[in-house]
Amino acid sequence: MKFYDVFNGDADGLCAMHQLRLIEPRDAILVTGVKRDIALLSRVDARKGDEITVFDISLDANREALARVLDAGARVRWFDHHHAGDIPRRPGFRAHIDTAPEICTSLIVDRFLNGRHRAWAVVAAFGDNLRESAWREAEPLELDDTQMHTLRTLGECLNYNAYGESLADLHYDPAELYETLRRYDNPLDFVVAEPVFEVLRNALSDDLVRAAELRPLRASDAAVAFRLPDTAWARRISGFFSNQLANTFPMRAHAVLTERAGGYLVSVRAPVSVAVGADALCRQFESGGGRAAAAGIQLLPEADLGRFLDAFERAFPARRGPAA
Ligand SMILES: [Mn+2]
Repeated sequence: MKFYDVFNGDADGLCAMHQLRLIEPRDAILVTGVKRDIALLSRVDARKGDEITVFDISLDANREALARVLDAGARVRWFDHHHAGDIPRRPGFRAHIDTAPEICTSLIVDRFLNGRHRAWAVVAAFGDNLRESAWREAEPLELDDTQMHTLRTLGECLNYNAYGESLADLHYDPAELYETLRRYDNPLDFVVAEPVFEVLRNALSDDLVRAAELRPLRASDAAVAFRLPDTAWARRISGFFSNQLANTFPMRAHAVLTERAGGYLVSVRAPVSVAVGADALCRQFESGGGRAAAAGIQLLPEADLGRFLDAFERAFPARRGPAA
């Protein structure tokens, strides 16, 4: 019998698994990858009696693999907040899924554990850019502003580390990162004792300096689009850059288009103030999908760039007309 822990390589996936494993330690085979690598369960070759725990990846995106491992006789527990579709009712399968917009997987695990390792859930909520949830959940911990700032920065750094086309783009393989942080009950001890935090914080700030030099591809008072080059630094910073734009300009929608072979990887954020419309826009394109507040297109062909920018501006129209 084997144990598998299957987790999204971002802050939320890492912290969700870490919270559970602090309470239920087990030496499991780790299955993870870059943040956008979500078809993770297909990598598990399960046998009868195996136990698989999944954190922070969509059930719907792994539906066939789930059926296959259950057919093989494995038992599966699933913690997640992404779109799930129909949740199967089968022996050996337990789902802890909540797709409410203010919830992340680490908060689901936190509820499951009655808040036993809340500080890690707060880190993850900041990582998933759920600032209000992070502050609310942190209340009983009575942390001071400096400690809260550290948890927030750690969440942002762990989340930043997961962005890339492949593991080669990342500073740390998420599985290695977990081996380091699993020794710490408290994230505030982790940041002091391990160089990881400083390394990631410096790398994030270097990448951000480069992104700050970019000029928008298209801009109105309601919608701004940026193009990022096909380089490792751009792939790493795209998520943090998008979150930063969204937080700084809550009335605007943002699109970040990262060049890749054949076209662009597109990430769209609806305005934080009215967080709807991103999914409807992206679904107009073949490989598009996501949530109302945040959606994306896996590959926007170069030839569709103009069509996308026009659709983006129509989806989030300018409040005042062009200057006369
Ligand atoms: Mn998440």
